[in-house]
Amino acid sequence: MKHEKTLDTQAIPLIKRAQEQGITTAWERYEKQLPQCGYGQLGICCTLCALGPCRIDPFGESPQRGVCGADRDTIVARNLLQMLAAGAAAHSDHGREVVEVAFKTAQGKAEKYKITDSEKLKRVAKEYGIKLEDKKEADLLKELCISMMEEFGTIKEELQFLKRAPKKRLEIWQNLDVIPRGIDREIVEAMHRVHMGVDNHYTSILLHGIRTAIADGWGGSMIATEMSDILFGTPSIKETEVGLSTLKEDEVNIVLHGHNPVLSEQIVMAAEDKEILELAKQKGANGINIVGMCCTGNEILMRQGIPIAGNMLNQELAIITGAVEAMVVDYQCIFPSLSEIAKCFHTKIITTSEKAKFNGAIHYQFHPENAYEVAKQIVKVAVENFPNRKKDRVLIPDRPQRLMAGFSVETILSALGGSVKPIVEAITSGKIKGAVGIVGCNNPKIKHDYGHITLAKELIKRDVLVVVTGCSAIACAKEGLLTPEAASLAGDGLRSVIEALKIPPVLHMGSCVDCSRILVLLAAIANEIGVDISDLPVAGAAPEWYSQKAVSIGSYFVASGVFTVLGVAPRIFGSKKVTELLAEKLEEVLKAKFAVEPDPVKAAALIMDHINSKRKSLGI
Ligand code: BF8
Repeated sequence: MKHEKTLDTQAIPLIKRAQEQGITTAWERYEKQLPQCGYGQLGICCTLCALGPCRIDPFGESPQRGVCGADRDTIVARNLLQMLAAGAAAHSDHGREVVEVAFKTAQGKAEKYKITDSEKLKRVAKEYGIKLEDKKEADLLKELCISMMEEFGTIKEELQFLKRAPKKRLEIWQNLDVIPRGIDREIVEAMHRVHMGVDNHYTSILLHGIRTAIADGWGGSMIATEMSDILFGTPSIKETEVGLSTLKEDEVNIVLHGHNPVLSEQIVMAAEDKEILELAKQKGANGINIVGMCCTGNEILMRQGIPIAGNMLNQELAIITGAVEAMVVDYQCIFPSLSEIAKCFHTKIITTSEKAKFNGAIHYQFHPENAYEVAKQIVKVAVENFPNRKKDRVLIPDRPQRLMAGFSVETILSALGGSVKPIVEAITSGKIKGAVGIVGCNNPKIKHDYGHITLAKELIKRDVLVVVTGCSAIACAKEGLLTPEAASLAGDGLRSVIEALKIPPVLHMGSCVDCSRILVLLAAIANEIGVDISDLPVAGAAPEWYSQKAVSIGSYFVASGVFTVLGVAPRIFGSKKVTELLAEKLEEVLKAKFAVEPDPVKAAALIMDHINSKRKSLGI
């Protein structure tokens, strides 16, 4: 079954249903925006202050400056920095919330939370220079939380996890003066710099973007990942199912959507509450089916093996199945359209974060202290909504796809016998040519999932190991690439390695904040060989990116020495100088740069050239 908008066969009947019933989805809204504003696409429209909106003539005619006098280079760079800062803020604020929950847990104020990975707690506390002695775990956690909270501010002026980076990388950052001094500080400074009349030099603006992105990848995101592991467990291999068909005809369906695992973990527990299960029975349901969506989905998939219904462009379609009693959201990547679409069905949209409220949704305010109570109330609302489901309007696609996930760095290392040496040997011998992280979103500008799946397939067949996070991981999962059987699509060398380990050729490393796991793995490999990350035959790609967070991720990949290919053009082409800086000159200082290639087959070729040249330089 083929479709022009998506590669996801389970999405097709629902897109058709939406069209037949006059329900507007992201694809139609995108079409209604066409042609999108040319000035905006080039990044030369400035709406930052009330002197404007100003725009620069792309063909060199008048006007060439905004009312304040800013030229195209300043405008493009400022717009990009503002976008990046929003992304870094989103990841890092998420990280802070996990630390806050951990802090309350340590203080005994959040009784339904506990320390799940004590080993990791000790390891990370030690990294932070906290003396273990014979301290109680709760005290250790408290000290660690305080140390991490200090990294958001300005007192400490350094981020501990930067020390995980190879020495050569740290030196590059020091020489370039882009070492972050505090996570919030860099984000606030980014917003300061984009104010009218502050930073007007494009290089200076973009270098601060690099600093802010490092504060995200090696700071806020890494804190989110590590503290989530301590609280909820470090992921280990899990097998489950993916796709809209994970929704069940005879059960109460609850979709958990967004990014932060702090409430969703409690909902997973609440759905096992006997009293609520009894209520579900009374309402005529055979059980309660929890499924994930987007990165909240990835979090509970990686740790609990909860099935995942889909990625970013699947969210509206899940409601259109007519089988969802409640879609519970926290924040980020949640379409404001959901409550409108939900009006056509019985689905309740439930918001839970004070900072992410939606028109037409019911709000249940989550606090760490009352998390389980709120979780129970939410599950109850969903159960009570079950009798409102109209059976004749239910359309659940068939055949969910199996998948294997849970590849944290710890899991990968233990599969390899405790060290990265076997990966290094496989790369050196040429069985594995290199490794590529495919990350990021969906975007209706690219056929849904096509960019991710095509690029992953092109790479594995050329003996490149692929790691995935975020919506990319979900796309590859739907295609069956996260199963050991997908080894048949890999080249002979890669196949021999993964078959021996009984793992898929595409490894799911988690949510988008878990791109920090990719950094940790790369650093471990580079340190093992005694080189910088930029010397490794590795690359990054975001074939269908849309979000501000993806701008930050791409930037910290490049800042960390990873050549990164974008499938959707960033809004920079209005400035030749900014474009040249990002696509060429960055290489001189960071030993890595960006490329833009919408065609994933051509992107794979670009990546292979890069991998082969790195192999040559390493003499392998
Ligand atoms: O943080 S990949 S669409 S869901 S931004 Fe959003 Fe993009 Fe999906 Fe996860 Ni990441």
